[in-house]
Amino acid sequence: MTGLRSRGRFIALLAIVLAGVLSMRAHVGSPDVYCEGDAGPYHLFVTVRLPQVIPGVAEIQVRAATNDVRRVEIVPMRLSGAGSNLPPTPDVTEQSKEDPQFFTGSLWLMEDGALKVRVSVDGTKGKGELAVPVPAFAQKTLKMEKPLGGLLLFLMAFLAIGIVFIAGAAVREGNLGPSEAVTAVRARRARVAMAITAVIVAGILFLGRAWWGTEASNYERTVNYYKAPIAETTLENGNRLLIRANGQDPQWAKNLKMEEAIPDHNHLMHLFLIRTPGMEQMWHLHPERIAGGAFAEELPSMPAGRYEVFADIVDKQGFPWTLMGNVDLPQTQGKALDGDDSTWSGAGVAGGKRDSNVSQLADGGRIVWRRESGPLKASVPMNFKFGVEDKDGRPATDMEQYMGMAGHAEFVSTDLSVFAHVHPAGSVSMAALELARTAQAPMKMLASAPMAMPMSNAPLPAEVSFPYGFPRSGDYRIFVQVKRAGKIETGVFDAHVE
Ligand SMILES: [Cu+2]
Repeated sequence: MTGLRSRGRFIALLAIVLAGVLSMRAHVGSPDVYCEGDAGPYHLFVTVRLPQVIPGVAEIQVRAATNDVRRVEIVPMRLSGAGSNLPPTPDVTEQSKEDPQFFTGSLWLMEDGALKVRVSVDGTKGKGELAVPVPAFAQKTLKMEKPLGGLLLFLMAFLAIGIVFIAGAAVREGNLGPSEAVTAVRARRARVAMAITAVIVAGILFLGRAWWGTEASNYERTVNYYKAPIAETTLENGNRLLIRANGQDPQWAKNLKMEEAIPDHNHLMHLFLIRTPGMEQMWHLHPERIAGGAFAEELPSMPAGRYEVFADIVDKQGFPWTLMGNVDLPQTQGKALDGDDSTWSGAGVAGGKRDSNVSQLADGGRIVWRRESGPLKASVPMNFKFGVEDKDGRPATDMEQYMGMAGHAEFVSTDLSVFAHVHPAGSVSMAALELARTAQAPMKMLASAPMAMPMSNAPLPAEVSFPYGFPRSGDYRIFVQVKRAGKIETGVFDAHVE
C-alpha cells in the first residue's frame, strides 16, 4: 500500500487544488469520528471530520465539559507501531470567543490507515492527554471541473504548438544577420527541426498521459480498498452461517489476514443481521473464527427472509472494518441465544417521516430517548442519552456491564447505507482505543488481553449516553442495547434527520 499511497498523494494534492469538493461517498456511510473521554482531569468530546481525499485536511472540534481548559493542542500520528510515539510538532487549536469551552483546529492527514489524533490539554488543573483513534481513508476521487479542464487543455496545446514554432524560428532565423535573407537550406533545416521537436513534444505528452493515468488508477484503487468489504455468506447444514471477508480491491485480501484480526470488546466479530426491508427484526451475534480466516455462526431460530449483514472486525493495525452483504435465509431451527448474543423484534419502519423516543421492554420497563428539543440535524455532534426505567417508571437499578460497557448502540439508516456501532466512548472501535492508549505495548499482549475495562458488579447508572452525529439527512433506526439483571434488552428508536 505504501507505493500506492505515495503515488496517490500527488494526484490527491492536484485534485484538491484543481477541483471543488463534490458529493460524498463514504465507508459505511459514517466516516467522521466522535469520541468522548478524559484527558487527565478534563472531560472532552472530540469530533474529527475526515477529508474526502488523503492527503487532506481534517477538521477537529474539541468541547471541554468544564471551563478550566486554557489551551488544546492536536497532532496526528500512527495508531500503533513505528511513529506512534514520535509526534511531529502539534498544532494549537483556536478557542471560541463566544464559547470558551469549544476549541477548533485543522490537521493535514498525510497518510491513510489506522491513525490517531493526540489531544493535549493544558488548564488550571494541569496537563492531560487523550488519544482519539482515526481510521483515515480516501472516500472518493475528485473529478476535475469541465471549464478548468478545457482551459488546461487549451494552455497545453498552446505551449506544445508554440514550442514547435519557436524551435523552427530559432533554426531558421536564430543567427541571421540584419540584412540576410532566409535561404532554402535554412528553411529546410527549420522544417526538420520543427518535425523533430513535434515528435519529442508528442512523446512527452504521451508519457505524461500514461503517468497521469497510472496515478489516477492507483488512487482509484485506494478508494476501492477502503470501501466496505464484502461479507460473502454461505449457509451450511441448514443453520450454520459462514462469513468470509473480501475487499473491493484485490490488494485488500492480500494485506488483511482475518487470522490476524484482533478482538474488539470481547469478540473477534460482531455480526448484525437486520431483516429487510422493514428492519422489524435484528440479531446481534458473535461468530467464531474458523480455519482459513472465515467466521462461522450457528444461527438461532430465525424466520425466512432477506437479511442485511453488517459484520464488524478490527484488523491488527487497529483499523475497524464493517463487512457488508445480504443473505436470503430459509426458516432456521437453531439454538437458544446465550452469552452476549441478543435479538429484537417489533414494528417495522414505516414509510415517510417518523420519530419515536420511547421503546417498551418485555418486562414492562422501557427505554426513553432524552432528546433535546428541535429537529435532528446532520453532521451535528450530539450526546444521545437514553434513560432505562423499570416497570413502575423508576430509573432501573439493575443495570450491568454488557460486553464491558454500559451500552451499545447501532445507528442504521433505513436505506441501509449508514451503519455505525457506537459506544459510550463514541464511534471509535474499542480495540483501536485500547491500542491508542497502549501504543507501545506488544501486539501479542493486546491480542490476549484486549480489554482493560473494569468489570465491577456494582449497578450502573440508569442512563447511558452515546456521542455521535448523523452523517447525513434521512431516516434512521437506532438500536440501543443494555444489560439488566443478566438479561440483554434492546430499545429501538426511529429518527428523522433534516
Ligand atoms: Cu458494541
